[in-house]
Amino acid sequence: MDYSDIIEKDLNAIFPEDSGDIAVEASRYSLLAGGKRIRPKMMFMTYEMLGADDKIYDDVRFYASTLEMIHTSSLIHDDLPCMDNDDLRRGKPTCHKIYGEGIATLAGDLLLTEAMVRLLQISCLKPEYALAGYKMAELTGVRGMIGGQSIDLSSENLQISLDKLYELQAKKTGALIECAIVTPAYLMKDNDPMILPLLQKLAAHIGLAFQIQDDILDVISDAETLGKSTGKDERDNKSTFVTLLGFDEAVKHLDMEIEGAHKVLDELECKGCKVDEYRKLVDYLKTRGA
Ligand code: GRG
Repeated sequence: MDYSDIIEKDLNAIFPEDSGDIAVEASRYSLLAGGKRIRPKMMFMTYEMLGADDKIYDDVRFYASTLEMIHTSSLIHDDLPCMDNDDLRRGKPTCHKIYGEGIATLAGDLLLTEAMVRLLQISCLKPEYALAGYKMAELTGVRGMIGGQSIDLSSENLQISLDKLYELQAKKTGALIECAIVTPAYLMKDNDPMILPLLQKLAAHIGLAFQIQDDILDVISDAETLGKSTGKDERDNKSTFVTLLGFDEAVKHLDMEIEGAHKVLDELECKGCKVDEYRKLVDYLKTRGA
C-alpha cells in the first residue's frame, strides 16, 4: 500500500494553519514543503513486513510523522548559514530564506521539541512504548544524528579516513533510517528475538546505500531534479564517499551495500517476513534521483 496521502494528512494536522505564532508557521512551512517522506514510508514498510498488526496501526502513524518532524528539524538547521548555508530545499527556498535565521533556528528547535513531547506523550499513555521513544530520542542525539553532524562539522577542510566517514554517515544519515526501520518492532509484542538485530543490520546497509547515492547525486544530478543544490561537496571541500574513493569505487561501495541489504532480506524472509516491498526500495536506492 502507498501511504503517501496518510503521511501528508498526518503532517498537515500537527501544527494549526492560523496559529498566530511565526515559529509555528515556519515549522509548518518546512514540514509541508514536500520531500520524499522516505523515513515514514520505511516505517510503514516494516509494519507491513512484520505482518501489519491492526492494533498498532495508529501508533505507527504517530511515530512515522514524529520521525519526519525530527528529520525536517535537522534539514532546517543544516541549511542555516552557520552550517551548510543552502538556499534551496525540497524545491523551495530554505526556511531561513523565507523567515530569517532567528525564526528558522526556532522552527528547527520547535519541531525537535514537539517531536520529543509526542514521544513522551505516547509513552505516558502506553508505557510499553517507552523503549521505542527512548531509542528514537537517543538516535537523534549525540549517539546518532547530532553526533554525526558534529563529526561532519569538525572535519571540514580535513581529509578524514574512510572508517571515520563510515562512522559519520552511519550516525548522521543512518540513525534516523534505523529509527524508521526498527520502531514497528519495538511497538509489536511477541516478535522473534532475532528480528530486531536483522532489522538493525538492514538499516545499516540501507542508510549507507542512501548516503553513498546522495554523494553520487551531488556530482551527477541537478538542483531541479533533486530539489536541493548540487556540486556542494566539492565546493565545500567535504569528505564524501565520492571524494575519498573516487566515483567508480563509490558506485562499487553502493552496490556492496545494496547486495548486503538483499542478503539480510533473505534472512528476514526465512523468518516469515514479507520482504517484496523492501526489495523494491533497496533497488530504488540505486536509481533514485539519477
Ligand atoms: C536540530 C535535530 C536537529 C539536528 C541538528 C543539522 C543537524 C543537527 C544534522 C544534520 C543531519 C542531516 C541534514 C543529515 C543529512 C541526511 C540526508 C541525506 C538528508 C536528505 O534526506 P532526504 O533525501 O530529504 O530524505 P527529503 O527532503 O526527501 O526528506
